[in-house]
Amino acid sequence: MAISDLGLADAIPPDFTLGVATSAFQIEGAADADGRGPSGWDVFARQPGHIVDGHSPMVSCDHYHRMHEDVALIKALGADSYRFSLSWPRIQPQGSGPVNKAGLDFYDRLVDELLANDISPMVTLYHWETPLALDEAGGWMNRDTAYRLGDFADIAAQALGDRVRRWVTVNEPATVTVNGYALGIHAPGESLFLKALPTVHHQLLGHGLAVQALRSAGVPGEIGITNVYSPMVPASDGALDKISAGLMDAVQNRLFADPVLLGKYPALVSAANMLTSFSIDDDDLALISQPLDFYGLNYYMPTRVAAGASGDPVPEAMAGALGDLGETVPGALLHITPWPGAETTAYGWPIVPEYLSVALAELSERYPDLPPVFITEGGASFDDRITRTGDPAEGDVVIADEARIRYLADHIHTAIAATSAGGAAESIALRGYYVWSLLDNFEWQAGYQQPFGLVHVDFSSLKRTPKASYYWLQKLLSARRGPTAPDDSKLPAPRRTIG
Ligand code: IFM
Repeated sequence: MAISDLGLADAIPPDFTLGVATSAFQIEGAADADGRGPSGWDVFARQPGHIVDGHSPMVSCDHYHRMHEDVALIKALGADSYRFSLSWPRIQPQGSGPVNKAGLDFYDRLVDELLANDISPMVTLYHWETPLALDEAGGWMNRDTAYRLGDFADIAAQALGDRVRRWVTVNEPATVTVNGYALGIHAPGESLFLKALPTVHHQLLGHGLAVQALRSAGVPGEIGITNVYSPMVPASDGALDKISAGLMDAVQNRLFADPVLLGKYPALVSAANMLTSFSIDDDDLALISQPLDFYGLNYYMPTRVAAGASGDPVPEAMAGALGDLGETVPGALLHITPWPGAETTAYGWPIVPEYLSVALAELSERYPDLPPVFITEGGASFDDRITRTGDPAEGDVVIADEARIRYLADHIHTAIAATSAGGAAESIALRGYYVWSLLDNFEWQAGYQQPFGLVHVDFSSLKRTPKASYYWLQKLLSARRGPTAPDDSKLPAPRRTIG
């Protein structure tokens, strides 16, 4: 597909950041290297039945030992920015107390290497890799974990704050709560269902404390949080389906965005008296809703919601967690249902790019004081086919991932159109889009079965092979008008001490 087919290169505004994203646990491997401590995910992934085909994250892409090669790939791509996360147990093995200098040095070198290649670093402090010691003390059910994240933010600020262009405090707290604590399909594997609600507040408090720590350290970079957002669409005009979609919207979207952007929890949640099982101190919401420099949005798909059970049995763990409620509610309250006529990714996620416009429009309506927005993740897993040409001139291996190119082109185009004059979300200052992901990687409970990368990774040899989508993005990046200035040009000259 030629870029000009979509006029996409011309549509990209100058100074719009196009980047690529990863997270530490999904790519680094080197689980025992240089004093890294264990994480809750290390333990969860080892337990039989948790990860598809028993795949292990312990080596993954081995990015820890191949960082130069991976930065070279980003450089050759021409991306403006690289979003990556810090491995908390690599830097602070126990989640509190002493810092592991060797672990911290890795990120010091990575940031320097990026800047030397004119790639601006966006650093996520917490992308789900909780040190095991903290998980053993209750993880995000324990309010103390929020304070530990605040301390960790200060460690990161002191070490890297002079050079990091943008900070994301927490990535997708909704996924941690739902998958990790309500349903038990992510670490730490708790199936608490509604009783997982304290993890919402504690993660958001951790975000607030991290913002406070970064600001007190005087970092010059911009600070934000990343929430995943999926428009919730009722499966029919029926009242029950509408109520179900509203409930999902409150629980998956508003529960995590309202406290940050409005300083309060959604009325539906408070009215249901769901938040009484833990304390919300008077100052918490003020901390959580501190002004941000940007808001991070991860967008993958809309969700179609119907009332009642899907016909599948309620998982035993969830039924148990429902407790008394389980006896009065026969089966599930609601379920997610396929999107009629939509193509799907390998994960079965519906591909409906126009709903990115809906997501942005909903955000602009709900949050009048929304700061500038970055789409901090967008992308798709496909069952990529590898073809061997036998012709080294063509590149011996060809991965023609046309579906990924279409997904990215349609979504980037939709986001820019929606936030341009006359668009459905024209009041939003959209500042960039990060493709998930640079590399095929460890996709949590799906192991290596869901490749999202622009670059294929052979997990036996660890050889990297750029896919057609990588070359497509490379052409797009060189054909666009911007950027008029390097993405990190607003950073003051590096200074090694922050105070
Ligand atoms: O791989 C994840 C990432 O860690 C968080 N956002 C969604 C991606 C795809 O599932």
